[in-house]
Amino acid sequence: MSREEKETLLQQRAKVLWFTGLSGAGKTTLADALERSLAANGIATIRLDGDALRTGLCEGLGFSDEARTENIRRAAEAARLCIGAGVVVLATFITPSRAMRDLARARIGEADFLEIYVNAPLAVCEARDVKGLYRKARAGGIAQFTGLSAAYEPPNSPWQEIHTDIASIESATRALTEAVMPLLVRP
Ligand code: ADX
Repeated sequence: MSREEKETLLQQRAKVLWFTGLSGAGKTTLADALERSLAANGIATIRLDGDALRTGLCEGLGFSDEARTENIRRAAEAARLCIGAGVVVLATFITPSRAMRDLARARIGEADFLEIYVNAPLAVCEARDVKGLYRKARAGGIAQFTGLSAAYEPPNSPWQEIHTDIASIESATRALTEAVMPLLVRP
């Protein structure tokens, strides 16, 4: 069956919402909330998450530039399969470099790739330190940690940018739902 047929079956258009940002910026929290909001609007979705994929499809990959690129390549291929099934993908990966995001965009296709920059200052992410990783990285326990010993290149012109240190999850979810719903509804 073609993608078009599957989209007709599901009464929606498939897209990939690609959340990029530092560890602790709020990508997962925001994507989980948006997924619930889209479900309430009748949209069928799937979540692809960095931490989750790294225990399965991407198991064994580290955090060198090369390993991250392979991580993103696999994630983008998985996302591509999902949109082929008519499903809306919410993908949450740090995706620290423009080259990695360009790779994902190219694999998925420009028209289907919606980049969301989850922007919180490093100091805020570090203060939150939900997983205790910044503390560990500062103590020398984690090499190539994004934001500290490995670079994060902010997107130049993301489709949407959310400042999670300013906006509440509720208002950010509302804004993203309003922005994306017109793109997911079949005419
Ligand atoms: S990416 O850079 O390849 O896109 P991905 O989103 O899959 O990263 O995984 C990031 C998660 O891995 C972080 O949220 C954190 O829990 C964990 N992690 C472990 N080591 C590192 C590291 N060196 N840099 C960043 N995140 C790390």
